Amino acid sequence: MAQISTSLFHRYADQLRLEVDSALGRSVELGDGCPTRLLDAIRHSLLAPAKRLRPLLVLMAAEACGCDRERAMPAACAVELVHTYSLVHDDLPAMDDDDMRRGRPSCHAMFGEATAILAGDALLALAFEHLAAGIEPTSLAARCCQRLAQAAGATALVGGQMDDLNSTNSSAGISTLESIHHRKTGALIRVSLQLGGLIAGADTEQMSALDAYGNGLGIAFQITDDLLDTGGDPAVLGKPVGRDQDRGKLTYPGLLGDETSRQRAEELIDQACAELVPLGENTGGLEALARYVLERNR
Ligand code: GRG
Repeated sequence: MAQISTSLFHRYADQLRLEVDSALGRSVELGDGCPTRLLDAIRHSLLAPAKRLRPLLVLMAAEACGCDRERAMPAACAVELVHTYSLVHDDLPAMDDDDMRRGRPSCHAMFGEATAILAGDALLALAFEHLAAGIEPTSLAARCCQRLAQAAGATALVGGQMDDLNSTNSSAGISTLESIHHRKTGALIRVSLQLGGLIAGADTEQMSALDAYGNGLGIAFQITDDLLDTGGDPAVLGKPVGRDQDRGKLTYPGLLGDETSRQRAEELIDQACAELVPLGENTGGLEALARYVLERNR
């Protein structure tokens, strides 16, 4: 596998983020019929500064499997639209009740609860419109829509969120925690890689490699998210820290301690990178992205 240096990775990732941000901007040039306040709420949440991890995974997976990344851009936008909807709804008073997100007031704090619910609904619908219209041929678009719907649905993102809400102050252990995050955080990460692979025409072995990489990456990403909530800088994160503990949430540091959690994340990332071997030479971006997940401060 060809490795790339940290500085080359950051230049590559910054370039992809620029392309994604500009495509996302175009995706919300909505026509007549969208009330100004709703459009403002959608743009406020979607176009706020963010890591764009999931779109980067779509584009890097597509490139690793030999496809021009432009072809995968509608899928990159679709996963970010779904992710942003989930953040908007997660921040609502009925869920985590957070007032800050991506360094800005959260959608409901800025526009009110009803508008935030509707902005989330619109983002979710737009994701599927964008994917169905942007991927060719239509049979491939349908497969992509089906995979994304499954990842966003009751047995994955929504189901994981439900179990997470119900796990507050529970005495559940590591297997419950992993099951929650496999769905709540991992499903969107895995489907991002799958969409990139599908659009590139990846074979079964390549798809399995992407899935195995995504499994480890998803859990490691969640562990670092939990660690940032105990030791991160709110100014860099763009949201307050210590909220998991305040709410009695089930977390990795809470169950395993900080040191063991960090070791577990490192092991998962080593394993995830080893899974990339069947993809061949062009996996430097995915490997560096996995290492970045361990070192990230936001
Ligand atoms: C409301 C159906 C529904 C699901 C919500 C997204 C989510 C599920 C909960 C958010 C809570 C949380 C901290 C989850 C951990 C992982 C995660 C999704 C972090 C936020 O994603 P980042 O770090 O954020 O990629 P940016 O802003 O960079 O996109």
